[in-house]
Amino acid sequence: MSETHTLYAITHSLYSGRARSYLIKNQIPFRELSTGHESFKADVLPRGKLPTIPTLVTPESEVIRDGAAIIEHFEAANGRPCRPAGPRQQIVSALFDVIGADGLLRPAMHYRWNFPEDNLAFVRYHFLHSQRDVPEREDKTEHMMGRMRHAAMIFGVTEQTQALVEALYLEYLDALNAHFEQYPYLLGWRPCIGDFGLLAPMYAHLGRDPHPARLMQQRATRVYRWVERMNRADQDVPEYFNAGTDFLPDDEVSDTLAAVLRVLAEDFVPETLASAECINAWLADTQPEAGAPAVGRLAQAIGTAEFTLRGETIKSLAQPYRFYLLQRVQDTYAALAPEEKASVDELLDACGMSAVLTTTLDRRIGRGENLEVWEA
Ligand SMILES: N[C@@H](CCC(=O)N[C@@H](CS)C(=O)NCC(=O)O)C(=O)O
Repeated sequence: MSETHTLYAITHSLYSGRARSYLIKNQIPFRELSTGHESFKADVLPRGKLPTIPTLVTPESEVIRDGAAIIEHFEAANGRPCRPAGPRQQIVSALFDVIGADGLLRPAMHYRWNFPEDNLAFVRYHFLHSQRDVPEREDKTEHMMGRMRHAAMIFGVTEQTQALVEALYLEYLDALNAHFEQYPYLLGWRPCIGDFGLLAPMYAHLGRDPHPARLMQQRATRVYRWVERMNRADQDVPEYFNAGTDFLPDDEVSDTLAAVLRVLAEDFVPETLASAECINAWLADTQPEAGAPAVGRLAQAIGTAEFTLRGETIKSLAQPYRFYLLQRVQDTYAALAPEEKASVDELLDACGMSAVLTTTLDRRIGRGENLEVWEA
């Protein structure tokens, strides 16, 4: 039997970048296929349940849909190589995973879709070539791109909020660049789960589409290098002298990384609070059965979270997935000893992130047959 995994993914897809990087960094052999291959519809989709990428097929023909589930599959099997041992580092790693998977969609969509002169031909190439060369391919490409073109608006970018979205992104980019002056990865000398999550928006959209990639290269070279580094199997740290090999000792979270979290908290926290309120109202209203899918795709929106930031009102799609991942942060915290909790509290307080430990949905989200589902 072949030991090679098949990753259904595509270069310009946000969530694909997270799983791909994990496979590369952990030296797991794989080949990548687009969903345009016959095998996807015929063999994979019935078991993956939703046509989303990334979806993995293992050498044993197991189908795993969802980037977090793909990573969890290998983490569980291999002694959790990407989870640090200390409580502060574990919480920060899991938190960056949420922020990357759901907290930076606004800048990611803005910098992809609102600069068509720079980006459109490049992006169209990828949508077109994810499909076979059949006559209806051009029309389908227009349809897919038409659907995504509204994505920036759906996540809250309007004429009114655009300057704010850009200001927040640049402050974050500068803080992250300053962090990578000290270390090549978030928690030191090797990547943690949070690095992979954060890479999702930072690779396909913000680090690769022409307009934001140039911005990143010119303004935040260290961040650009991290994006490259995350797509290489080796440690890739020639510019760091006296590099170590592990996470930082003594459960340290560097001041430079805390500074990044402080910037990110400014919209991540109010958006999380507003999204929880919105989804909880929907839960009370809808009372989904236990086991019902909790996957809010763009087509099946639950509702809009509304919050105010620096005097602007932002309206953004509320997604259960944020809370599915946030449960991991909260479950990790719940299992800590009192003195460990105190140490995490101190860190998150200082970053303005305390609310991530207490903001919950009224129903938990579990997983069954490749879908996130509402628990009882
Ligand atoms: N929670 C999933 C989300 C995957 C996802 O939404 N992927 C996008 C591409 S980046 C997709 O396949 N969209 C197609 C669709 O929703 O029909 C994950 O993290 O893997």
